[in-house]
Amino acid sequence: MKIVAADVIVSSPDRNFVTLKITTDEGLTGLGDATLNGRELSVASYLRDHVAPLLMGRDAHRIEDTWQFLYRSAYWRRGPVTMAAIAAVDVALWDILAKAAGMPLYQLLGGASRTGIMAYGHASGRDIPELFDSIRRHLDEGFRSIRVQTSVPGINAVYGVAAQPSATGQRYDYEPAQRTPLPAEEDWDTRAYLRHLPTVFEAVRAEFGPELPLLHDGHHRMTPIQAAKLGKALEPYDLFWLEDCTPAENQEALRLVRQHTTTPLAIGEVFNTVWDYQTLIREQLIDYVRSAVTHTGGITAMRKLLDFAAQYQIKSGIHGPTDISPVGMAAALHLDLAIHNFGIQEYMKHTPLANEVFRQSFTFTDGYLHPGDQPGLGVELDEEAAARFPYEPAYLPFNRLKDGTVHDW
Ligand code: EZ4
Ligand code: CO
Repeated sequence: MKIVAADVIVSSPDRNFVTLKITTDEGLTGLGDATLNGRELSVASYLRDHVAPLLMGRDAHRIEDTWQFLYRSAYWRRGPVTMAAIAAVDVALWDILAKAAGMPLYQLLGGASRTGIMAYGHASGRDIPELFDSIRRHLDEGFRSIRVQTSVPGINAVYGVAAQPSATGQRYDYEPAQRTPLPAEEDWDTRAYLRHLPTVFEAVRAEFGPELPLLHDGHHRMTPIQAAKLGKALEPYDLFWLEDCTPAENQEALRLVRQHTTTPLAIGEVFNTVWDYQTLIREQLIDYVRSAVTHTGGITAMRKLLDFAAQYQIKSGIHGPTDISPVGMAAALHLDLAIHNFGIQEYMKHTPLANEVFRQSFTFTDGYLHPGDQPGLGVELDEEAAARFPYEPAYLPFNRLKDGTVHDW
């Protein structure tokens, strides 16, 4: 079965998505998600200009060989653009292989290791009453695990707070990339955040009781000692995880955090290879791997990364915000269902417009996701609908401290 076409579809139904469609001489097609939030066109070009011509005539069955060929023949290794492009090819080939076999992809990955995939939703509020309403809404929707993000007194705009007005004046609504010609500027004050956040978790625990799994995302904004202090302060509230507490390009920083706190740590949504985790996993400095299937070389590479993590009782927490398209989400769900060391899956619902472009068959019932039993990934792309929503420039915001210094966002 030979590859005869590889088309890149850029579409913006409420937000930008880059999708790769591979077609074989037997008429089978497979989809891969190549979306890199705020840098979409670079991956589209990498695929269109440098990868698609190399795929013509290749045997669609040879997924591992194609992965190694794209990784090693590029010579320049790793990086978000390269690894997102390789991921898109990898996932599209798995989609084709599973369709050829007439099976849902998870069956080819070893079959289901569980009946459903525990998902967490994103609750947020500018103050405690708004946060409580948001948590209740998520519980009503079926979520059984909740990420908690709030505004901080003295800071104008904080990552992850849906109701705060965005740079374009609309609600932020869980989509931090904004359709502005320049990245929006937000502000940050770590000391104010460290003072405020434990009071929020104290209130949430008092209201919702001890059982509900609660998560929080620090979004790379702390130094190691600040992260250690926060982890320690949050221990009484029994978090499921504290995510991205430091910018973990410096893996050794996590040693310091780990020495001071038993709050479980999750890291890695901005990483793209197993090499970014070597120290973190081998020294057991984290508890959950946050990579996206779509940014980390696809199913093939994520499987190897998670198998490595499994030797150290480290579990998956696959990235699943709205900038992962329904194609990328489906890839995550098939892997989640098959692996043994599944932890939790992030899940943010896509907008109705995005669901018009991507027809999905995965389900969400009583807090659990399931990829469904369609052959392949179970997602179809409506190309006519996609063509109605051309690319629109959109950027993630960035932070400045009170004195004007650029800070991690
Ligand atoms: O900010 O995917 O845990 N989830 C996150 C996300 C990221 C976005 C960036 O594109 O941190 O909301
Ligand atoms: Co995150």
